[in-house]
Amino acid sequence: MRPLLLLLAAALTLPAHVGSPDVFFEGNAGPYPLYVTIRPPLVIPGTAEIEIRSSAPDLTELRLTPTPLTGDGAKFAPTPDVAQRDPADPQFFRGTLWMMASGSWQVRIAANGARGAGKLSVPVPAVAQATKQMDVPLGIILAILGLILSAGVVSIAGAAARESQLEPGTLPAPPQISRARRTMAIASAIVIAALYLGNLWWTAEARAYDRYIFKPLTATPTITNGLLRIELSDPGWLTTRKIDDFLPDHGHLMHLYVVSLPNLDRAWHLHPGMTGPGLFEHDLPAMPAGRYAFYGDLVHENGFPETITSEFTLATALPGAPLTGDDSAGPTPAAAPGSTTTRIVFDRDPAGYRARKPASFRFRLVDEHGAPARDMELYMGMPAHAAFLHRDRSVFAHVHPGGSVPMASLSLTAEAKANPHMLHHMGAIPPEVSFPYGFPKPGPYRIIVQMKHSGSVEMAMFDVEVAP
Ligand SMILES: [Cu+2]
Repeated sequence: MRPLLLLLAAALTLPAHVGSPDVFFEGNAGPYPLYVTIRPPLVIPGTAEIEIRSSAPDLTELRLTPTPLTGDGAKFAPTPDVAQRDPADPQFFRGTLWMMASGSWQVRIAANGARGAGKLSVPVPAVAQATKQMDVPLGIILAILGLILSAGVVSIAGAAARESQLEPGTLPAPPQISRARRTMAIASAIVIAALYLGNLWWTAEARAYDRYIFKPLTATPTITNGLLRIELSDPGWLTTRKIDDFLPDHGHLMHLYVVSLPNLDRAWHLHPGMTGPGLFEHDLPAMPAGRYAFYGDLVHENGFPETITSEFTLATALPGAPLTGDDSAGPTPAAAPGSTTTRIVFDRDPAGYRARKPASFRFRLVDEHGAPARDMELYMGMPAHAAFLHRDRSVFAHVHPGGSVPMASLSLTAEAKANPHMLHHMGAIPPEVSFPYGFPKPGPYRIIVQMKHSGSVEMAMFDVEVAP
């Protein structure tokens, strides 16, 4: 009977980042800068909740349309929904959209206002996230009601056999009583058979739905002579997934964050290369003995992002290969708080941070005099990179100043295809950045921030306690 108590809800496994399903994005729809939050549905089909804040007061209307990110579906958009403008806060808009199938989707936003029209598309991976046990008290109430109903069916059948043909006031005789017993036995058998078959049917349905629940690719690490090999395998999800169809994201197929356990006090940002289908390899840099967790970001050909994660242990310290290319490690001594050289400063929101509340995380690089750094460079095409990690490691999100959407997914939107420049940072690189992000749940988090100047990458770590 246990499968009868299965209901769909709650988030357990998620693509694109780990434990952080919501999409946060900052971009321009024509002349209107928007901060977009998309909360994908937990079950498919289901509705995504969309919240958009405009920093332009002259934006009057937003229309929202969901379409697949790639393929023919991307060309034929359904009729758009108009987002509701908050009467008390005219720069805040809300909408809901149906996501009818799992996969790589986008929300197309058409803006209208005093300065004309503009468009923006935000990629969003939509997957069935979990099934969950029914709430116990509700299960008990339904089980009791079910038993009363079953007993009622049997007793009605018995009463019909025993008394339905008697005159009012007459007592049933032994033949009617024994006929009633036979009828009740048959009715019980039918009720039990119906419950049994119903349970089989429900179990089969639950199992069929289970196949749609997102299961990330599994990663098996092995280390030989300092060479890290990560082998991917598909635990079985929808049939369409490949393990060798990855798109480069700021020049790399995989962005791998390695963090030391249990304190997350050292981190490495590495870029393993694909040496075979589903096989990634990288010569590890110098690392002390200990336990490590890693998170590797990948983007499939259709723009669907996912993050693989696992752990490995080094029995002895690795002499390691020197860091090359875009690889980096930290925290860099220079970026430590109180340092008298160049460092990253976190301008915390004095009001603190709350779970599920979109926020802007501001960081700046300052020189030894505390003045804004004047030698900024792009690090892998971005003014900065950040990783948000829950201390219990149930949440990992790799975010850029544009948001939590990987650039490789963004590059598939119609706007990016029409104007590839929107993917590249133009003009002077600011020593000050802001990341749009919202923590999925309360608790202690560590934020790993990286910024580059004069050829060196600074990495700093900051702790945040997130309120419910
Ligand atoms: Cu990055």
